[in-house]
Amino acid sequence: ARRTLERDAFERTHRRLTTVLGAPALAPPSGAAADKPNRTIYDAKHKQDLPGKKVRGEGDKPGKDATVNRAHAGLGATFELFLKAYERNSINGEGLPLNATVHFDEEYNNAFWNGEQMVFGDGDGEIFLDFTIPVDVIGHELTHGVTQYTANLTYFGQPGALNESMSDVFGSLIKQYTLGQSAAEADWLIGAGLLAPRVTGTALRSMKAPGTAYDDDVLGKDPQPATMDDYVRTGRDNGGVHINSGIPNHAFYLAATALGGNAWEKAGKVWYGVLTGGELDSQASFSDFAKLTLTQARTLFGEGEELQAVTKAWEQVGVPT
Ligand code: ASN
Ligand code: ZN
Repeated sequence: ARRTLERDAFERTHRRLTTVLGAPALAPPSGAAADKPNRTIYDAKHKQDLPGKKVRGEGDKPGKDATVNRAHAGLGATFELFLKAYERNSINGEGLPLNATVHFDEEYNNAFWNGEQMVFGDGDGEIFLDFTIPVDVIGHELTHGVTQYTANLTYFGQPGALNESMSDVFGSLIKQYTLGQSAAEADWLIGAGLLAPRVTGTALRSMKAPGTAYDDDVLGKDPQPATMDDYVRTGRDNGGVHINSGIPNHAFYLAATALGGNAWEKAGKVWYGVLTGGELDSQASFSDFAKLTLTQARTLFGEGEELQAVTKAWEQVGVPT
């Protein structure tokens, strides 16, 4: 509450001085620093009302609930990658406070970004475990926020699958950055550790080998294609947004592993530049996106191995550039 009062006072003063002097006059009070996240975790206590009861603020020490602590850490890991690798200050680039609700509903088998905050279910323990377990899933959901504030890719068909793919790409990069893994060391899985023991599978999706993440009677077989030859035409899942995302996911994997080193430094910079650069249309097709990655690779790195790796990756998955 003290921070809110301080902030309000700061903003009033700042506005006044800005009006008078025509320029920013003061730095924000401590706690509102541009290089630190401002996280709040809420507990829905198995109900559906959002945000629920506040259980951890930014400066608070870890409590007893491991789910709360994982959500706090995952929000921090996401903030860290976007700041350190891409100089982005939070989801909106302007220090947006990061709010998350855990223990949403009963046996809730999903996690989502609702346009304003993160929401995590505990899973039913039969198919899925707690959705705060994989840091890449936390990163995936928050990246939906980044996409919302930037290219705002329409959540249907190819732009929808690109929207999903952006979340998988940066979700995976958040995990790789957090663990200090190179492209060669990474597992390129999304949601490892999330499947309940009775499900036969490793994760929700594989960027390295789309279509191989699981195969069993509970979940069926992972439906993701790796190339345009296997593109799925369907009306379900918003036109297959979680299905055909396998194709741009695999292209990123191919480009990043061909380049070696840390995936967030080269391939990640190219993809981030396209997502946030202002040229990507909200209705973009895979091919529109792919062409922009070539332009971006050239702009960032010139006519070298980066451009070559990105070009070859799209060729391998059958997306025209
Ligand atoms: N976990 C899902 C996702 O982020 C929920 C959704 O928004 N469809 O894609
Ligand atoms: Zn998603």
